[in-house]
Amino acid sequence: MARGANSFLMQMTDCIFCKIVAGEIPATIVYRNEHVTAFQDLNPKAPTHILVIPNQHLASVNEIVDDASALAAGECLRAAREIAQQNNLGSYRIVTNTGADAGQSVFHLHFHLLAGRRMAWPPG
Ligand code: DGP
Repeated sequence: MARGANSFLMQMTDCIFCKIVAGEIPATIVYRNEHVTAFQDLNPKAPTHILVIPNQHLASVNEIVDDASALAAGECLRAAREIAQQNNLGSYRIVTNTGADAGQSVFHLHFHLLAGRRMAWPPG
């Protein structure tokens, strides 16, 4: 099956973040435009923990393969920067886990925007 068709089917079925984009399950949405939705993480790992996701279903960074997906990913970073600015976040971290061994548990591309505490490096 072509990647696009697979992504479409996923969007239509069981992707929890697609359901948040569609308004089918609740989330505390903090930012939204035609490309991007951002909402509070359910299990925050920092005083500010916002997830920035493309409205288009992409499973992970591995699906940034063409102009449309690159635009969607870039718009997520632009939105993260705007959210950081609107919330006066001086320092912040943007993380995207790709694959289960890297810690990805939801297979809809998302960028964690974390701030409000001192961050350690390297991450665990
Ligand atoms: P990751 O492990 O990198 O795939 O991050 C997934 C994040 O998504 C994790 O921090 C928890 C969050 N999360 C999972 N399900 C929900 C949900 O239904 N609502 C919200 N707001 N966040 C969720």
